[in-house]
Amino acid sequence: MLTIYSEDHRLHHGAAELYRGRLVPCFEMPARAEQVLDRVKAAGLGAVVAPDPLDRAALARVHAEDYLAFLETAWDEWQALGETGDALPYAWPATGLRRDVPPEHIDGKLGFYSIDAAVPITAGTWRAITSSAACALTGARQIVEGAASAFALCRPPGHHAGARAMGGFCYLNNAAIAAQYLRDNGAGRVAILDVDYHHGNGTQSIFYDRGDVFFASLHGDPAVEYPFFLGHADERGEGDGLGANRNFPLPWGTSGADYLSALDAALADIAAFAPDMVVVSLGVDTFAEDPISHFKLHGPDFAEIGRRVAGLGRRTLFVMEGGYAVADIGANVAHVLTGFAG
Ligand code: SP5
Ligand code: ZN
Repeated sequence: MLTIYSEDHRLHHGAAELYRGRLVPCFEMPARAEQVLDRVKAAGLGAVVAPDPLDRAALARVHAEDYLAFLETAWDEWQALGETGDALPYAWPATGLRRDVPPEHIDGKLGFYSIDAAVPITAGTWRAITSSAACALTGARQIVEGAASAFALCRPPGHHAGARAMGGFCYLNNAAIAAQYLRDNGAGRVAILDVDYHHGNGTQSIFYDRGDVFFASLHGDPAVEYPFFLGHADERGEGDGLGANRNFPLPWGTSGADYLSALDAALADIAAFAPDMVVVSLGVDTFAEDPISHFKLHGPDFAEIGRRVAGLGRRTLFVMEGGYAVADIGANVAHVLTGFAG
């Protein structure tokens, strides 16, 4: 299995995120991707290649042009204020208190285009996020050209990013961009399986009214867990997408065995959808030792996830999402990928 990786992710290293009334050091850091790269190499999974040059039009198939322009220019606008630290939002347009009009001032734009303050924008953020998306697109190209599988070692992650919003360490929705690329290049039906600990609210929202892209997510129950506002079991899609969205909210403390039972149900739904190709949003923050999560998975559970996904018998693109137990995420990712490869 080919791994697609760019060192550009190092250009994005936020200092702090807002958590419970304090600015705390960012959990989402460059060492994460470096650990994953090391372990994927050590596992002998296959070659590691650089991404193709980015086709910006592929981003615009998922994200609004005004949002892309905001991401591209945010750092310059922030710096023009005389600020030297990371850009973070502080004011948000809640339901009933907004119009759909982006403000002129960067402080207003930061809130307008975000769902939280865990998305610092730094000097290198645009380069890093576009390279991350390029990794996903290059993996998708490999799949279209016939590869059985590929691993897009994306950083920053993407599944909390909506068509027009950043949040939860995510700016561009790499998995959604890849899924749309697959649709645009030969796949009639695509399924996205999101195994990150957190609900893939951005991905769900992007495809919620579409019947050609099935979305299934297993995650901490949003009643008590970030991202809080989407991810409930009764969210089944709307319009043409009715029935093409499936959520499996699971309680804090969920064991490997209970997780794998829910995974089987998600995989049965995906099999019934009969996708041509599959995208896996691969977060390993379900790990028992993850510092921000509350599931209890261990190494062998990750290998079993890979093995069961392979049971779908579909060409599969893995896209890196979360996982914050830095010393262990590489091994856990390698378990999934080697479990899949058999
Ligand atoms: C891609 C991804 O996994 N994003 C996750 C975003 C989670 N944001 C909320 C973080 C809450 C931090 N909790 C700290 C607990 C410290 N004990
Ligand atoms: Zn996560």
